[in-house]
Amino acid sequence: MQITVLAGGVGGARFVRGLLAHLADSPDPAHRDAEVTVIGNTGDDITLFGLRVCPDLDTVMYTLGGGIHEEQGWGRADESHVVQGELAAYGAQPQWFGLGDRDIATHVARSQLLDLGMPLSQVTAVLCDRWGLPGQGVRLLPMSDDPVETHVVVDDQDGRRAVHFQEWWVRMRAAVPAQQFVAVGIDTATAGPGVLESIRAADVVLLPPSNPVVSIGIILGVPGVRDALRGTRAPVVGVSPIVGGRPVRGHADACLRAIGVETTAGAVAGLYEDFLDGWLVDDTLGTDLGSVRQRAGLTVRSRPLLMTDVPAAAAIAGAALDLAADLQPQRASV
Ligand code: FO1
Repeated sequence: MQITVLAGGVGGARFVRGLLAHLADSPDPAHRDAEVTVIGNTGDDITLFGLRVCPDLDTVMYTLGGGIHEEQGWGRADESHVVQGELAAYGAQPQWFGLGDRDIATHVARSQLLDLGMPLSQVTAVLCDRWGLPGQGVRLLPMSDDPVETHVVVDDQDGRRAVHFQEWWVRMRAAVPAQQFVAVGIDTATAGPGVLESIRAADVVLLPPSNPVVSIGIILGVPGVRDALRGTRAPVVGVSPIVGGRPVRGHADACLRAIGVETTAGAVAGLYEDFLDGWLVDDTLGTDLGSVRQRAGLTVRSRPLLMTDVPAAAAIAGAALDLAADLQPQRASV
């Protein structure tokens, strides 16, 4: 069974971890032997101190590999910041992006291979080998081997200017309203090796509760991805990142506001409506089913969506797969 997941950072990584747990426990051998392809967002990527940092790829890799800093959802567990302190002593900038010593080793190893001319997809495979992802039946594919960087247009005391997504997200804590998101390089980016094929050949495509604008939305902007999602025979099932009018985590509301989309489960489903078949919402607060009513061609189910731990994430992933299975006959007949 081929399962393809479009993933951003923390939410995507935790969802995939739950998916793998659900598959491993399944009585169905097709699930136990499933191959999972994660298409990772690279719009968050940034070059710092001469090193290429790929936050969303690293969050998936560390989370599935068991090295993630669980409370943060990014960076390494058991971290130290000696190098960062030394850089600060030299006045090296920026200091607002927390780089731990163990995490820096990832960026050094990645940058060394990239500088040798190795494409990001191959570099990512090398790094993921160390974390045992192939042994879990998981491939992590960058959405593109070409550089794409999300920049954010803001109006602040320095006037209207574009800052790197990470500066907006980390230094500004997304508190300065984003006027526009610009995925620099995306129009000329080529979908990474295996990306379009993994969507076309999938038995199921899943959209975890990642940020619909700056994570999933960026992946959807890679030429060919949206067409592949529209054309795949696989049912496409997503999990709402918005519950009761608020993002489950992160700043998805600030991102949705910036593109003029209301912060509801239904409005986010509308961003995917040209390819989405199924949508999981959490109607605990009684507001989410209403926000998604009358979306033609969309099958909606409600269940708790807080990924408080691996079993909770596994149950959500299982519900998404169940919904996909119930949709399969319809989709196959299309
Ligand atoms: N997020 C923060 O809020 N503060 C940080 O200092 C920070 C450092 C950091 C370092 C490496 C890395 O892979 C991720 C890091 N993140 C940090 C998360 C990063 O901003 C992600 O892009 C977002 O979490 C969105 O996925």
